[in-house]
Amino acid sequence: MTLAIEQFLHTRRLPHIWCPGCGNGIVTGAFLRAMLDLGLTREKTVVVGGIGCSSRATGYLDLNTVHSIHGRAIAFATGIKMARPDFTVVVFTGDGDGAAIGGNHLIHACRRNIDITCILFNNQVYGMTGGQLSPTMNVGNKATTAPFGQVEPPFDLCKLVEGAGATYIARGIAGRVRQLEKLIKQGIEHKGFAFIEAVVPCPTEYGRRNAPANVVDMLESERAASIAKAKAEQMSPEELAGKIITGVLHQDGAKPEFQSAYETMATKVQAEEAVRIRKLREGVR
Ligand SMILES: Cc1ncc(C[n+]2csc(CCOP(=O)(O)OP(=O)(O)O)c2C)c(N)n1
Ligand code: SF4
Repeated sequence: MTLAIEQFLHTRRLPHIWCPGCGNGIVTGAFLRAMLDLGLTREKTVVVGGIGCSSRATGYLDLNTVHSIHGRAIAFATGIKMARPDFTVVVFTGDGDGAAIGGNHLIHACRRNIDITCILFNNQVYGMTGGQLSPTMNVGNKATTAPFGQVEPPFDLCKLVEGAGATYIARGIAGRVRQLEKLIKQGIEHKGFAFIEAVVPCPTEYGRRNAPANVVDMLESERAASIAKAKAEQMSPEELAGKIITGVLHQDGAKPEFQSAYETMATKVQAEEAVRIRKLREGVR
C-alpha cells in the first residue's frame, strides 16, 4: 500500500537512521499529513533543518530542503522567506540545535515575527552526539555531561518564545499525534512566527540513563503527564509540577509580520526615491 505522504518522501533513502522507538518519525509524519491537509505543494514548501537527529529529517523529504549547519536553521530560513515570501518555510530543529547554539536566532526570529513555522523536537538531550544535556533537560535527569544529574533548571521554551514575541505557540507530544498534526497545521496557517514544541522520546540517549527506558513506557508517561491548557489554567503551580501543558498556548494575530512590514517600507522608500530622482532630473529643488 502506498501512503499519500510518500509523495513527499525520498523512499529510496529509507530505511532512515533513527533508532527504533525514536519520536522523530512521528513528528515528521504529522508534518507531512498537515502538508497534505493544507494542500501545500512540493514546489512551494521549504523545510530547513539544523544539525542533529531531528534535523536529519530533511534528508528524507522530497521537497525543497536545506540540511544547514548547527544552530543556524532559522538564519537560513529567514533568508529564504525574505527572498521568497510566497513559499511556506518550515524549520525542523532539536532542543540543542534550536535552544542552545541556535537560541539567539530563535529569540530574534520571534522578536521580528517573521512568517516561519519552527517545529522544535524536544527530547532533552543531544541525541546525535551521544547524550549530552540540553537546555531543556529537567533537574535531576542524567546525561553524559551530567552523570550525577542535571542541576540547572530547564528552559520552558514556550514561555521563552512568548517573551521574545512569537505570535503562535503550541506544544504537543509524540504520543498524541493527531493533536500534534493539528497544532502544526495551525502553525503553518498562522501569519507570523509560529513555534511548535514537539515532546519526543529518545530511547537511546535519554532512555539509556533515565527512567523509563522503555519507549512504550516513555510515551505512556508523557501521555500521563500531558494536560490540556484549559485544564492547566484551573490548577495550582504545585499541581502543575512535572506536567506537560499541551495545545495552543498563545496566539496573537495583531502584531505586524516582518517580511510584509519590510516590503511595505521598501516599496515606500523606492517610491520616494523615484520622486527624488525625477525632481533632480527636472532640476526641481
Ligand atoms: C558548530 C557545531 N558544534 C557542534 C556540533 C556537534 N553537534 C551535532 S548535532 C549536536 C546536538 C544535537 O542535539 P539536538 O539539537 O538536541 O538534536 P537531536 O540529535 O537530539 O535530535 C551537536 C552538538 C556541530 N555539528 N557543529
Ligand atoms: S539517538 Fe535518540 S534522537 Fe537520535 S535517532 Fe536515536 S532515539 Fe532518536
